[in-house]
Amino acid sequence: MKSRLLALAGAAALAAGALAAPTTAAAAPAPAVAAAPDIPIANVKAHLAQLQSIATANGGNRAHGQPGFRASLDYVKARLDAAGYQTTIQSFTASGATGYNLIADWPGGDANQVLMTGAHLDGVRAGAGINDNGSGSAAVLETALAVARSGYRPAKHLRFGWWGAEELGLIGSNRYVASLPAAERTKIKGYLNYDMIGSPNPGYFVYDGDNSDGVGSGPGPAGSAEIERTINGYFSGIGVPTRGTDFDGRSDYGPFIRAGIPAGGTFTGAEGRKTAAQVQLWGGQSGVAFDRCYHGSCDSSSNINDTALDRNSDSIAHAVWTLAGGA
Ligand code: DPN
Ligand code: ZN
Ligand code: CA
Repeated sequence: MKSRLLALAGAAALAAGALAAPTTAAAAPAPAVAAAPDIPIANVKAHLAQLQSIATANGGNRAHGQPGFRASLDYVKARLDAAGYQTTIQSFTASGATGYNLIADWPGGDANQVLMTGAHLDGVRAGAGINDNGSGSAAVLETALAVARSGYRPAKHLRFGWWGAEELGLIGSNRYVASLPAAERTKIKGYLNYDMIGSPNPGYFVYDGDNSDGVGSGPGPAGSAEIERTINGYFSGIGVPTRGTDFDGRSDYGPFIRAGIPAGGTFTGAEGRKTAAQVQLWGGQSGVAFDRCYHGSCDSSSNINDTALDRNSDSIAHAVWTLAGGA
C-alpha cells in the first residue's frame, strides 16, 4: 500500500532532482490527503441506543440465529442504503441457523485497490452485546455515513462489512474471505477491524501488526505494520498512549491475515484485568476487568465508556482517510 510517507519521500526526491537539474520544473506538491472528519459521538451512541432497543424487543439479545441479529442487520443496512451505499447480504448456515454478513460498497475509488473496514454485528445470547460488539458496529457504521456526508473522494475503493456469527468462531468473516475468488482477495489491500472499542474500564490497544510488542503470534502480512503506525499516529496526536495487543486472530481479522491481507484495528479490552501499570497510563480501576460485563447480561447501554468510544471512533475515520488516500 502506498503510504503518505512514501509520497512525501517521493516529493523530496523530486525536489532534490530539481536542484541538481535547474531546468526541471518545480516539483509538484505532494498529493493532498483529505483530513478525516470528527466522528460525532452522539451519532455513534444513537446507533447503540437502537441496538439496545432491538435487543430489548427481541428477547434481550442480538445473537446468531435469533431475531435480534436480523433486526440489527436490517437497521444497519437501511442507514447505509439511505446514504447511497451498495449493500449486499451474504447468507450462510451455522449451527443449524441462517446467518448473514452485510457488505457495503461506496461507489468510486480504484476497484483494484480496496480498503475494507469491518466489525461483528452479532452478540452472545446472554445480553444485548452493546460493547461486544455494538461499539465496533456503531462506530464503523457512523464512519461509513461520514464518508457519504463528507464529499470525500478516496483514491482506494472503500468497502465496509458487518459480520455474523463471530461469537461462534469467526464464522461470517471466514465465509466472506473463503467466498472471494483469488483475484478479488488480492484487491483487498487492507482490512481494519473493530471489536470492543468502548469498554467501561478501557485500555487503548492497537493490534500488534509488526510484532514490535512481542505480544502477537508473529508479524502480520506486510502492510499490517503501516496500518498499526497509522492508527498509533492518531492516538499520539491526541496524546493518548497505546499498547500493542495480540494479533492472534481472536476476532474477524483472523481470516484476512490468514489469506495474506494486511490488517489492523483497535481494542479496549475484554475479560482481562487492568494492571496498576495500565492505570498509570490510562486511569481507571486496577485489578478490575476492562469489561466486567464481557459476554454477560449487563453488556447493555450503560456498559460503555464514552471517551474511549469517541477516541476510537475518531481513530477509525483517521485510519480510513489516511490509508485510502485521495481528497
Ligand atoms: N472477539 C471477541 C469477542 O467477540 O468475544 C473479543 C476480543 C476482541 C478479544 C479483540 C480479543 C481481541
Ligand atoms: Zn464477544
Ligand atoms: Ca507493534
